[in-house]
Amino acid sequence: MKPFIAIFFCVLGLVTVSSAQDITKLEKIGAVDSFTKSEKAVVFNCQDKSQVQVTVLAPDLIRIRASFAKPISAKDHSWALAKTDWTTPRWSLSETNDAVLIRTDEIEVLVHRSPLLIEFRDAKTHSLINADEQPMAYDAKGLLKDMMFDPQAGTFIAAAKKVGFDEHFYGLGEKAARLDKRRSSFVNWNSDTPGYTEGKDPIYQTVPFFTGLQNGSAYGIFFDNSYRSYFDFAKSSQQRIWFGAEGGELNYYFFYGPSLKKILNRYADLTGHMPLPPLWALGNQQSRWSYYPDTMVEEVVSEYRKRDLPLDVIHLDIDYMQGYRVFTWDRQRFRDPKALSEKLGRQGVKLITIVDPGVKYQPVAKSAGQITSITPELEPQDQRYYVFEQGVQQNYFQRRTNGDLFIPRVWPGESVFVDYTLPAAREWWGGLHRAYIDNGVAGIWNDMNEPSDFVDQTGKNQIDVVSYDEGAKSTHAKNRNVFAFLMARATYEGLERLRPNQRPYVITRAGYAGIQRYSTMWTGDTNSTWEALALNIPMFTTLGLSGEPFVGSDVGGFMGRGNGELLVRAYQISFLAPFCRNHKVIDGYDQEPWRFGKYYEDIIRKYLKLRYQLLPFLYNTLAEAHQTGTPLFRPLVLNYQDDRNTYNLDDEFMIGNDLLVAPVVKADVTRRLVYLPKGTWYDYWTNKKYEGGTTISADAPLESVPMFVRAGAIIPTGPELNYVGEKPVDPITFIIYPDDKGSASLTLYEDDGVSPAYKQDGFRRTTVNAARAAAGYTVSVSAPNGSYNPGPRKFRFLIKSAGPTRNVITVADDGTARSVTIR
Ligand code: MIG
Repeated sequence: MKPFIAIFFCVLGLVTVSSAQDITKLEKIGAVDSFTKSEKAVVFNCQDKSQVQVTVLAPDLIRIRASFAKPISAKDHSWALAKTDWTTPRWSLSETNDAVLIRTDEIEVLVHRSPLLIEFRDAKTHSLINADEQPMAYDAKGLLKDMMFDPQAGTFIAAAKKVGFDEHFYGLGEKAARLDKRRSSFVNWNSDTPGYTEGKDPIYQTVPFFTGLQNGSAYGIFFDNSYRSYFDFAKSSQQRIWFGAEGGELNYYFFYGPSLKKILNRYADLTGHMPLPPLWALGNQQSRWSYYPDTMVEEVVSEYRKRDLPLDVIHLDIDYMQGYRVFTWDRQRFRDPKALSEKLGRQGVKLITIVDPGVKYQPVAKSAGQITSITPELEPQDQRYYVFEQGVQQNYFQRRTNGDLFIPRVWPGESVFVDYTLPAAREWWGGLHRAYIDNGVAGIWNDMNEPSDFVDQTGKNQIDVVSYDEGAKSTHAKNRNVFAFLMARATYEGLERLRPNQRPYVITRAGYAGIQRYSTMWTGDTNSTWEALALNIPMFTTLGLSGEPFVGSDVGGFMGRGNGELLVRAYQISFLAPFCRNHKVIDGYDQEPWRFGKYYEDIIRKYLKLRYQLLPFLYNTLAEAHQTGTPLFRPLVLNYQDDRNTYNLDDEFMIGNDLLVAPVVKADVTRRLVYLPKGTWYDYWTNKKYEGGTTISADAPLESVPMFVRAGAIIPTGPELNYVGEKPVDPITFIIYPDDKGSASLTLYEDDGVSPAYKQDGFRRTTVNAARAAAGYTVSVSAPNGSYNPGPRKFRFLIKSAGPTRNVITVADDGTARSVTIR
């Protein structure tokens, strides 16, 4: 082999960990011997004493659970699940000589007896959706022990599926990869990976859920297993996809669409619908490692105001604490945190503080006096640190198998981690947030929660750390991937208790499936490079396809030195991402919107202002994500899954159903190709109409990112704002983009934006329909439903057509159904 090729394959070998496992060599589950049927499930008893349980949860949701050479355990627990009490739908069972057929109104599950192969079919057409390529398998002989994180903790298990000739794969949460996962393989093992680039795997999060799409028809598989897991989408062999894990159960949920949106809705039912964050979380955010002292924070905020740049949130990174002690304030740097938050609050800006899992290891000094303060977070902690002390007293910190405290090294130096699997420890941790809430902090940012350990980032230093785990007392191999999830849960529930009338707002770096119930996320330590910027689009859309709708990335990139052009192009993506926060590493070149001169700042201002005007539209789409599981930030395939041209399209995205954006992610480019799906599209900037189903060449000067609105849409917009709540959203302007028949429609969702009242009926839904009439257009507004009352305000209706906008009318919104004619 020529040396350069040898080097190439050597590098390839390093990144493709999973190609090491040959799952065809594993022991296959035995043939079916007998089966028993209960009200919800069928249990198959195999010749090798294995069992397979097929449970009917919903007409489009089936659970498969297998045990190898032993009965299925009576214990059945998962952190990820939000719903376990499914009402069993109608289903039936029938038998043939070689198979057992379980049938709901939507899916047929065919369990072939020998060999035991499971097949899913469409109940109406009987066409194949997905089929086992080999029987479920386990590593009976220990062939794969060498590559396992902890061979003591479990046995490798795997399932293999046939792969379609033109099948495409989406999901797996946070991956530094392109949208379509076909011909790629991945590992899930939450890892602190600063400066990651495309192909780096694993990174921070684990979401073992994917969808397969072929010929417009989709299914989903959620492999609910927190051990280090593997997904191979026809990479090591073109014959199969497979997934497996280094322990735990072969336990997966099978979803049938055929629509992706339907699968995402079911996945949200199963693992949790994202609750609505406060509306201000959609505001612009600014961060830096780290802004201190307090006067520096004030300076940044006043710079924002002076420069007429909107801002809702400023973040305090790790230097606000006393020697990185969580739940404390450095009083030299932040003399009076409450006064600071109040002062910022008067300018419409909220504070978010970072909270890491590492609690400084600090036994009480001999000379220490008693703690008497009821606000210990403001007192010096050098003699005794209240958080460490309380945690030790109550035995909430993780220990090794031998009983020693586990002492990793993180920012405070020697530290300890909480065992968040303990309900009491979670409650304690949640309550500690009083140290922030009482000082006016509005949201919490969880970092380093993979959990990162400077001693070793592979987890080896933590291998024998025991977690309570519902009495199972399991070790790191099982618990690493759910650590951040449980920390976020503790945080979210703590905030709920501390401020019951306000929606919690938590941001996390790591997570596990279901994390959307407790936290929003950002994509960690990216680079300030064009390559990293290009990854924003497939990463945001992939997270959306994995049940995590509230996503974003450090705008401008975290590591390294950016420039004005890169920063502008970054804002042209993130001004529509749910989480829009500029953030920079400690030694990085400054990156606030004004740092590269007026030319760039002016363009950034334009997009930030546009974001605030679009808030009614963004919030509407976010509410849809909460209700239906369909994310705000979408790949085109989610809206056009019958269109093969969208299957691997990941340099464009859509916000909701109506806005298509084709950003520029390369230097010095002012024109690009844009694929427009079938239908009519309006250029957002010029109103020029395009017939879709084709690729166009669009003008993309630095000032304007190509954006297109779907004909038939109505985009609700509000006034320009410096921050959310600065003034009433009045008037609401409905920008109407008639389709070829002259119609357009929208249902607008609104609520108070802060309280949990929306979970009852504290919302308002108003439907607006526009239709071409003899002279002009008729716009009808429904009587709203829901009990939220936004107060008096005006509606403006504005009809877009090619050329300049004419046809505007303003009416008072009096909460009744009405119809107006626009000439
Ligand atoms: O070891 O808190 O991803 O956003 O600024 C680095 C300091 C720790 C990593 C986070 C980054 C944050 C930084 N943190």
